[in-house]
This record gives sequence, structure tokens and C-alpha cells, in this order.
Amino acid sequence: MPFRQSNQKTEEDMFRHYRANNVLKGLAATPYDLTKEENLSEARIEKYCAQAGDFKLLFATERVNDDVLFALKELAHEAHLIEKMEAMQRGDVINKIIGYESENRRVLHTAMRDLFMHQNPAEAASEAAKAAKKECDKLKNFLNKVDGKGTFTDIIQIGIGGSDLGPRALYIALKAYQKPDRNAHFISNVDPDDAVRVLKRVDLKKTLVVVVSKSGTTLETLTNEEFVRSKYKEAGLKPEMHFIAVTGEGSPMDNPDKYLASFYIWDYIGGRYSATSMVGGVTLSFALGFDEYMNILKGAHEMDRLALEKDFSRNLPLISAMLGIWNRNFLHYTTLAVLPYSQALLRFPAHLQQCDMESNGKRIDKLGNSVDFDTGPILWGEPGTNGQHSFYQCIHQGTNIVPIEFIGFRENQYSEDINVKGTTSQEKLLANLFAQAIALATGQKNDNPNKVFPGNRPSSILLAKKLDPYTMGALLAYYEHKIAFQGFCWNINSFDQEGVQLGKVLANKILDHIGARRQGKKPDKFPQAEAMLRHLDSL
Ligand code: G6Q
Repeated sequence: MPFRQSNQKTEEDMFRHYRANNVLKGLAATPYDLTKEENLSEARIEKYCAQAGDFKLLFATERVNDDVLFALKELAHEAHLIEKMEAMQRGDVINKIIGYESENRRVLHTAMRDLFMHQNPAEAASEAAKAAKKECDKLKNFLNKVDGKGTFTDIIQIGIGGSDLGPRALYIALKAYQKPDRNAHFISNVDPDDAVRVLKRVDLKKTLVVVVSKSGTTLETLTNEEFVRSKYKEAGLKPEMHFIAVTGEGSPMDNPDKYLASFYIWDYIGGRYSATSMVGGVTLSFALGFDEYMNILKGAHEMDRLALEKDFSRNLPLISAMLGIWNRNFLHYTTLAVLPYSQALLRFPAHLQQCDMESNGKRIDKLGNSVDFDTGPILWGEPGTNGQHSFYQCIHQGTNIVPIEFIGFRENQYSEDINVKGTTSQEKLLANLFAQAIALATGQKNDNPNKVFPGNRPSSILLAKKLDPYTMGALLAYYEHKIAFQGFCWNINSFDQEGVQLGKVLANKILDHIGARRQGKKPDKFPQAEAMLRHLDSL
């Protein structure tokens, strides 16, 4: 379908035309100089901090001053970001490209955790919350039965993309809260070794398998389901006594006879926003217990409400979104590193990579116009301090400037620590976090050019007391909303993922080709694939 030209502006296509945008452009000519003596002062670090819920966001080490912050707030206001967040949370149909065929759906992951105080009264949102509550009650009953029998110690989650990354990141993050004798494992890749590696670790008799696919059609997931089912059959076990389904109503997987239990998700829950639905719910509540799963939802719910906060200085995900826009659209930085100083958040950057890049890696706006500004950054990350011994060389002295979002916690998760040379390991961890932010900002002068640190490398620091289930839920939602705010500001559709389709179609064509060849049939012509397959054959 042809793009409309970007000069066909309408009211909804305004990013370039916001008044604050011009102001910010002007301010970006001389961004705040963090390397100047006294500029990263104690007073600045005191002042450039926002606090809400259980979090503090420190942004003195960003290249912003009062004028920039004021203009970013204006931009958020002009772009109606809070109103758009309200529209999302009440269930308006916002997943669409106007005038073109598109998913045309509501976006209601927030309703999945709207089970507590202050429920959203909007009809669509409250219907969705009721449906979510029903699934949660069903899950609770199911888990009570499982607990009663005491047969199962392990669960394998089979799923990919959104049906894997969020639940896996959360499971790893919250291992400290796991119930005794409960373990979760994940199979996502169609690489057969992924399944084999997991199957070697478990006793099938004591293992539940939750197959998670909203569409019920995903090649990798269905293949892995068959693979694992075959192992159960080989072991003389009945898969229908072990397998659980999480899928959309009416999907090819919606077949209760094949499963011990089935749970639903809905088309208004995007895969990458589904960790707090049954997509994450079954595995997380099996491993952590239902109450801890509820604590994840409570934390997420609190952050959902915070994202509606009209006072800019208290809306942490909005501030973070606008700082990201400053770095991306005005200082023109291409990537974003999320560096948690918490080993538990090992896979959280991988989840955010999908959540951000699949949501905002877009080049047309909601009217189908091609955009003439940058949208979502390339997101990557690893826990500190490990990263310091790896790629930090490049972020301190390399030719690209990488904005960074540090995440840290005052306390560690387990009650154990050690005091070596007068400080605990947790203190060493946090000292490193703060040192990196300061070093990146201020840099270092030196007569030896190899020892010069240019500085002015921006970062922010998100702090909380401790990474527990509640805080994890809030942190997850913080990033979901930060990403949504940025998409709203750029007026792109953050909730579809057309960009993953073409590769899937071609992979299926190549598989048809391989299948036809195996059966001695003449495959349809696909010269590029044939040439590549010949290289493979010759190995
Ligand atoms: C996420 C995407 C994508 C999806 C997977 C799995 O937002 O839609 O990553 O989650 O492709 O899809 P199924 O759950 O349908 O198997």
C-alpha cells in the first residue's frame, strides 16, 4: 500500500508542529554542559529528582536544564499524552492506522491488573477487568488442586516473543520469592536443542507444561508442543494430565479435551504487554504462589494509576518518556541502554527490547504518513557491574553516545551479604552505579588523549528500596507506560507489529520448498532460497 506523503498533515499528525518542538530544537543547540566545573552540583542532584509510589527517578545526569524540562512538559501537554493514556486505559480502540486495514483493537493490558481498589469505571475496561478476574479465580482454584495433590514440582512454559520474554524476565527476577520445590523452565526457540536442554532437566511425571499462544498458530510454539507431547507419550504418560493451554477464545488451541486446564487471553492484550495476564499468570503463580502473583499485579496497577497523574513532576513514566524524546529527537542519539544494577533483572532488558522496539520501531504514523523524525531507539542492556567489565569502554570513550537508564535497589533480595573491607556487596554494587553515572556525565580531562573521558554522556537512575513482586510489577508497568507515552507523542501505533510478518511468510515458503523436495515433488520456484539451501546442502 502506498505511503501518503509526509506533507499531508492533519490535526493528528503533529509531532513536528508542536510549539514546544521548536523551542526544544532551539534549546538542543546548546544542551546543558555536565562537564563544566560545578555543573553537576549537589544542589542539582537534589533538585532533579522525581518521586512517586515506591520509586525515585534521578535525572541530574541528563543534559537538561529548567528550560528543557519546562518545554518537555509543554510538549507532553500539547500532545495530550495524559488524555491518550486515559483513552488507552478506558478501552478506546487505539490500535489502528486510520484509513487502512489494521488490527483495530482496544489496548487493555491495564485491565488485567485492575482487580483492586479504584477500578476504572469505563465499560470496556471494567468488562475486561471482570473477564480477567474470572480467569484469576479459575487459576486460583486450579492451583489449590495442584497444591493439594502435591504431584507437581516443575512447570515448563512453551511460548515465544510476548508469550515468553516478559514471564521469563519476571520469573528470573523473582526467584528469591519462589516457593520451595517449585521450578519453572522455558522453551521458546524452534531450535530443537532449546527443548532438549529443558527436557533433560525435569522429571516429566512431576512436570506441568503450559503452552502459551494467543493466536494458537505460532510455528515455534506448536512445534515445541508436539515435541514435548511426544516425550510424554514415549514415557507412557498422558499429556492431557499435564498440559495446560493459554490461548485466545476460538483459536486452534482452544480445545479443552487436549488439556488439563485452559485459560483465556483476549485480542486487546498485546503479546509484549501480556505478562500480567494468564500468559505470565500460570507459570508465575505456580512458581511464586498465587498471593505473590497478586502482588505483581498490585504493583503494576499502582503504576497504571500513576501514569494517569496529571502533575508532570509525579508522573514518573511520563518524565522518563519525555527525557527519552529529548535524547532521541533533539540530541539525536540512536540507541538506549537499560542497565540494571541487579542480577535478578538479567533478562529484563531482553523483555524491554521487545516491548520498546516492537512497539515503537515504526516508520509511519497513525494516518499512514511516513514520519520525518526518529521514532523508537535501539534498546539493549545487561546487568551492572558485569557490563562494566565488558562494553562500558565503548559507552565512556566510543564515538557513539548511548543514553543510559540505570536501575538500582537499596537492598538486595536475599538476606545474605558480606562486609569486605568495610562495605557490603550491595554497597559496592550501588557505589558502582553512582560512579558510572557521574563518570559518564562529568568525564575527565587528561594530557594523555587515551585517558580523556569526554563526558556529557546522559543517563538517568531509577531507584527503589527492594526488588520484590510488588516492585517488579510496578517496574514492568513503568516501562510499558513510558513506551506508550513515547508512541502517543510520535502519533504512531505502538500496538501492532506488521514488521514481523514478511519474514514469517518467507520462512513458510522455504519450509514448503524443503517439504516438497523431501517428497520428491517439484517445489515452487524461489531462486534466492534455493541458492541458500544449496550452500547448506554442500556442508
Ligand atoms: C508481541 C508479538 C509477538 C507474539 C509472539 C507469539 O507483542 O505479538 O511477540 O507475542 O509472536 O504469539 P502467540 O502468542 O500468538 O503465539
